[in-house]
Amino acid sequence: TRRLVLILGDQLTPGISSLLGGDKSRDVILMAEVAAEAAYADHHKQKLALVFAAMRHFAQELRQAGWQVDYRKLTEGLPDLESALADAIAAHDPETVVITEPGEWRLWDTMQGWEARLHRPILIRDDSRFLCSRDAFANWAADRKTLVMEHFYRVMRRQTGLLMQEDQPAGGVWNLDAENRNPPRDSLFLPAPPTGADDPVTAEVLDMVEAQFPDHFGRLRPFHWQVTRAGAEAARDAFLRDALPDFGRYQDAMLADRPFMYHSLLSPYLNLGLLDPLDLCRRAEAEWQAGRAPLNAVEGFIRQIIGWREYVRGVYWLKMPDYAAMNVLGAERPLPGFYWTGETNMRCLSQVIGQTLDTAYAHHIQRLMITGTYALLIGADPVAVHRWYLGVYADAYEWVELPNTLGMSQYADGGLLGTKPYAASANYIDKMSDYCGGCAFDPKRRTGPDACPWNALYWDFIARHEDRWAQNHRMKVIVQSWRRKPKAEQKALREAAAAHLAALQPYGG
Ligand code: FAD
Ligand code: DLZ
Repeated sequence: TRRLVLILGDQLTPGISSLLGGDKSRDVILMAEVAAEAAYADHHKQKLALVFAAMRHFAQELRQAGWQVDYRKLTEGLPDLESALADAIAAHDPETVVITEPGEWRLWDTMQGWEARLHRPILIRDDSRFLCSRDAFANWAADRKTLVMEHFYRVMRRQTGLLMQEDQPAGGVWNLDAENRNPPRDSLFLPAPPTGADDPVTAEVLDMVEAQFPDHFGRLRPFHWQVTRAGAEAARDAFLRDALPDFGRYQDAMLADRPFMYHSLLSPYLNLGLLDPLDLCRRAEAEWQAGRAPLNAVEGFIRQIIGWREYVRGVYWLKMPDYAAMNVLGAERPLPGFYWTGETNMRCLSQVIGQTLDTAYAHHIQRLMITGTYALLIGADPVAVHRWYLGVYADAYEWVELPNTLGMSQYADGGLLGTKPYAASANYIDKMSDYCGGCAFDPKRRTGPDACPWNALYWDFIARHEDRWAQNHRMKVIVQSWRRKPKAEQKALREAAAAHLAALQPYGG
């Protein structure tokens, strides 16, 4: 029987489950660049270029391996994946269609109607690139009152054997995060920034993106990303050699004009399928075993991948589709226009948004504690925040972005992912970055013309939801210190916040 195998743009893995048991002499692989996938978010231009260039290179890789690939370019004008499939069914007359489950609920939901509409049996297989299947996560979650990441992570450590000595964690503790919160120093010697792919396929894609998506978010050039498996592997090896040893202690640190610090920048490649998560973790573990990287760095790195990455995917599939509509804080404000331009005199935000426009990248603490916390404090609509994050980062897919944004960062799920909101005043930013030096505002002042707006916004956020935080054992103390403030100070803080909020302009406003 002839099969048609649909491979999606983020399924660029030779061992993808949809290809298993396939017959190269008979089966046809369909890959399609389609308008709907390019348009469902305001994808950063570099993200579009990365996905299309990586898809085209992967099609070449498959052809070299002997597969017959029907590749549809965007310029053919196919509106969506369903019409691409209908076209390919007409062209190849397969008896069945095989697909690996998509990462996003949106597509999975659409696919449920394909069998009836396309008149072919559609076989949807599990995505074996994850360590924890959707069913396995649901089983883990089934009899628990709370879904604590740390508990899930230990199950994954035991399952993979990573950093395990017999039944015990290497070094005697599971989590070395306490060693991973060093503030930065200006004198840090940072690894060289990454270089982007430069080959004829990528050049053609960059021109196409420039021509077709001029109004999408971000700057296309210089292009920062690798688009082949070999390129991603070279980026991986450079990270393991140059950055991993310092990854841990400076994981939360931020420096102006140093967008990458000691982070790996490997999430786009993991999410596209160019790198395998378990293989990457084993290589990181080997660096520790060889004495080239300390345990706190390697444990921290592995935890992000086998812990957080798998955990947020599990939560996403467990809770969708209702999860996307959660908004327990009733936040409704539009996101300010400077999220699209970087033009604000708050230096932390202009730095992080500016590098996002330039590179389609920001590291975790920048996403969580700068753009994320500010949106939380001003009471931005979580759907607007989610749509922004889904577009602007090269690694953004809803299965990983939504729980991080709506849950971890915006607390819109009421604390399912994190027990307390990631709210912070200017003090945190001043401690963990050098952004406040050279900023128009003073992080130490709470009110007055040169006071950093984060301080009044922080207290206003606490006050707006005072009753809720008073019930939260990790927030109680903060509510008490708000309540102890003299009435005049409370009033001044709330007025300063109100003035700041009133001056915010939405995009295009
Ligand atoms: P490193 O710091 O080098 O970490 C190593 C790897 O760990 C990453 O490549 C990533 O695969 C994984 N990882 C780390 N933290 C997380 C996390 N919280 N959740 C899942 N995986 C994690 N990550 C995405 O891949 N796509 C997204 O769309 C995305 N959106 C986010 C939105 C918000 C508001 C926040 C707070 C975080 C988001 N993250 C997202 C998680 C994290 O910020 C990125 O994975 C990380 O910054 C990617 O850069 P890196 O590869 O240099 O990571
Ligand atoms: C992100 C993306 C983009 C921009 N374009 C395409 C495309 O044209 N064709 C395709 O198959 N996949 C694309 N993707 C990736 C999909 O959006 C991704 O597979 C789903 O969001 C599921 O994770």
